[in-house]
Amino acid sequence: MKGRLYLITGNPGKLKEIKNRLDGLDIELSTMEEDFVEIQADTLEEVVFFGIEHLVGEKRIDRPFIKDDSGLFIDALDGFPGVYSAYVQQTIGNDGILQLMKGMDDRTATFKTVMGLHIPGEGISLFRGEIKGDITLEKRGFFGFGYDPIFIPEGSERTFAEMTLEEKNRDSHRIRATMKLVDHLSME
Ligand code: ITT
Repeated sequence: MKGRLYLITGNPGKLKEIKNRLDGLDIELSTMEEDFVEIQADTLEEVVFFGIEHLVGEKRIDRPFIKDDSGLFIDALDGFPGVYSAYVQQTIGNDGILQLMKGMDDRTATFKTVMGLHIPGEGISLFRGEIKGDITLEKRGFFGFGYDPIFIPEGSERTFAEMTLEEKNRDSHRIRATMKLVDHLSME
């Protein structure tokens, strides 16, 4: 695929990461601010799929676009905050998560991204990216956004917030999903 692709988001951090990965390809990424209706569901896949269906069906969006829905799934909290990650970040935030996990030895967690692509006439495709890691004991670093200061991806000693954008983009949940999207688009 060549040309313009729209990312539906109000999160500038996501835009920067995805744009950086698409650099050098024939795809121009722009944001489109549309109200994305998020249904109450157990999985990111359902949230993305039904949100895209609503945009196409109700709002009649007829351009190629993507929607990235991500979440942090903490094993010792049975996957919380998971699909509620945006709400939890806005309410109790990283301090609240660290407080909830006080005294817990199992710090393992998975960051997940589901990226939905809609191309008019072709329907919806979903691309998944996941990365395992650990929740820190305290916040570390100032780069990035959201849960970055409390998540150390496996194989690293640093949190995502202690990495520059280029370093985080070498491997992350979002970049794994974006690479699958790029493969798919290059076969178009
Ligand atoms: P949209 O407008 O794109 O929906 P959002 O920030 O609400 O932006 P999500 O629902 O996908 O996005 O994200 C859920 C929460 O997880 C939210 O608080 C994000 O800041 C956070 N998050 C998503 N990706 C992240 C990443 O790569 N690193 C740290 N936090 C992340």
